[in-house]
Amino acid sequence: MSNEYFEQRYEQVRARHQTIIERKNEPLFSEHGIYERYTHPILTNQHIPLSWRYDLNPDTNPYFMERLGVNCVFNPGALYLNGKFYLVARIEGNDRKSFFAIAESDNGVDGFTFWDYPIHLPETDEPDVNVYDMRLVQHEDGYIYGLFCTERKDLSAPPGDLSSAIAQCGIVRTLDLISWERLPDLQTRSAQQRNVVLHPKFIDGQYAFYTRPQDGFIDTGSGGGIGWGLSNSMQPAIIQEEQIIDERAYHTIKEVKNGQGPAPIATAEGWLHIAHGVRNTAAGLRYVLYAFLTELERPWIQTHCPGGHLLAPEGDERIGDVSNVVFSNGMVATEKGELFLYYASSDIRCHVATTTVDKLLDYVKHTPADAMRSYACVQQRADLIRGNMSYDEQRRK
Ligand code: M1P
Repeated sequence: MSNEYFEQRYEQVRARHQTIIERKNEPLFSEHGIYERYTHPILTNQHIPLSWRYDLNPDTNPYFMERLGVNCVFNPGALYLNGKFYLVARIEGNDRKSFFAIAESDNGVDGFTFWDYPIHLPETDEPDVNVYDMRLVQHEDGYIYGLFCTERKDLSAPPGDLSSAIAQCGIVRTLDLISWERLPDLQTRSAQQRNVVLHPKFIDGQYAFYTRPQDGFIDTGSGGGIGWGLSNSMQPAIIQEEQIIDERAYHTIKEVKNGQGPAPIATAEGWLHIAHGVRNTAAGLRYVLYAFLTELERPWIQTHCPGGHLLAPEGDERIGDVSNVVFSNGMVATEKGELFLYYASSDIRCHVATTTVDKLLDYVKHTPADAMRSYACVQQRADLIRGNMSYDEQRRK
């Protein structure tokens, strides 16, 4: 095989990659007016640097073939630091193992480029088999924490069962996003934990966590709901008691399970939360995002919870490795009150939706709560219509 073949393919692949990473993102018209989606995903497997996937030496890779493919890039944690937007994305290799890598952008909606290397996440004495879905939190203790799901094989599973796993919350911290210190995994009384999020402030002098206790790896069993617990240390973090602060409920968007998304954002009116809710359908699970507000001083007490979803899979977002899923574990608010909601669709690609803190507060405070029964939902809608009719009458007078 001549070098010419290698050079030609290299140039083709390089040019395509350049087009993808330089692609501008434009906001799309928003009919609901709550946030804007964008024309393109912000990160996909096509954004991954070529040096992570190909052997770039024609002597050892004469056909210029991918040696270590990347299947997907999704569920990014997010941080806004010194005017830059950082995402810690979940990269899944073709071998199904996930790892983390940082991509940065100046404007938060396009131009995300990966740093030279993925994060070399330290292990504990009990190595993780898979790690994913990091929530980045700048804590008032001075550290940036990354809480993520660590998954290991369930050694008590019967022989032949190679799917049962145990999910727990792994913890790392950093001061610069470059060196990461691994802390012991979070300890709780629950058999499994996923979607654990550190609250950015001390509460009663303790570290505070949103949790998601569950009995099984996939099924929440008797568990589920968004939990809340305190620990007086991070070395190790131990939660003795968890209380459920946002329960699952029959015939809602969070009937099967739910989980806190990113760390909540402080506003003058309370903490703004994004979470995911899951229900079952004949076509499998459907994941959507919803929002709620908690008290400023007591961030475990809900004050407002709009009914239904804030963001559900739409168009191409519906299709992927796990279809009909949107999932968010990253959100940032800038000093100007702009809000960037990072989410992934169908477990393969990352997107951004933008709004403002004021708009999202308005949404959370003024969208009616779930009325829980069809009859009551019609009453709710009739109230809206009646209000509009009388407003219209007054205007015409
Ligand atoms: O496949 C959808 C999502 O499933 C899990 O979320 P949850 O724990 O709420 O079921 C996570 O594995 C997440 O990464 C994934 O996007």
